[in-house]
Amino acid sequence: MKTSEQRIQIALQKSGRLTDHSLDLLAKCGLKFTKSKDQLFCFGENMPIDLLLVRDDDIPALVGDDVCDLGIAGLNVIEEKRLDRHGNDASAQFDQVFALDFGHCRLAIAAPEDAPYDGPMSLQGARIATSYPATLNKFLTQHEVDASVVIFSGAIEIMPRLGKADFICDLVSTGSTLAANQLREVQTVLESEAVIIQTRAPLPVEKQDWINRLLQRLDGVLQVRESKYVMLHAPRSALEQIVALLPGSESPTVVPLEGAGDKVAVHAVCREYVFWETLENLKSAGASSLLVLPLEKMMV
Ligand code: PRT
Ligand code: ZN
Repeated sequence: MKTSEQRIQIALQKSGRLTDHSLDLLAKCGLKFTKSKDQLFCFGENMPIDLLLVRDDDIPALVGDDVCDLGIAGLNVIEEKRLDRHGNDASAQFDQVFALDFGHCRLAIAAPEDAPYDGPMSLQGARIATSYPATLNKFLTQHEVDASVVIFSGAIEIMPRLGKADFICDLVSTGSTLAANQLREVQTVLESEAVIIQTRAPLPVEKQDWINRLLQRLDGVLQVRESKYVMLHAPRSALEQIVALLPGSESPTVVPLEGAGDKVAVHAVCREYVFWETLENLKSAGASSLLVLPLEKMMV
């Protein structure tokens, strides 16, 4: 086997909304890269993992055709390429490994502000402009709606004003683009976020081991993102109430405090965001010396 075949190739968006988040996530997994002069390739300095920087639309095929072992792209792009043009499930050559909690948006149907909408049947016989025909067709079939899908890849939001479509089906995040074009969101077709996919092609054991290691680190990075380490003192009598108030924590560590009567120290990893209100409630329940610390790495 050639050395290059032993290295893991990950396809990432070259320049766009997902690029910085994807690179940041991999950096948090401990990967260091050197970019090639043409900016299309990043060589992994400290692990056998390289990056191929491409348009996000090319990522599913690169992983599906086994050119890259892994890829990071929006679920919207992955779904669109996985389905055939009629919206039927095609046998994709990749597995979706897990969602990465960034790039959140939704593929949604929008209507002119004054147009009535009363569920998917309102789309019957309508013209819907989209650059996601497969995903839209799947939705229409599921809801037994017969509509005409107008494929368009430019600024779709202008299509109703030009009289070319009755509805549009496009990505929405804040909704400000729709509002600026006198459109209102009426129907979610797909909730999306960035996901990591892996080729289905069997890989040499050593390579798969490195992939598993990387995926475990990614999982660790995602787990600690909102997690905090909470330390506090509490009277033993209030322990049950205090532990119940700690958000998303499992079996906290309880340590007796030297020379402090029935007081104990409680240490816990909270897997959910710790709000000021939570601290106030803990204090009211008898907790003192409250500390909330960020977590950097976690492996379970
Ligand atoms: O060049 P390349 O093909 O790689 O990039 P691209 O232009 O196709 O994609 P890019 O960088 O715009 O988006 C990459 C991915 O980010 C998408 O596939 C989604 O998974 C995700 N994402 C998250 C979004 C948005 N939010 C988003 N708001 N992608 C696009 N938009 C656009 C949307 O198309 C619409 O034009 O933003 C506009 C709406 O935004 P709001 O905030 O006004 O609602
Ligand atoms: Zn694209």
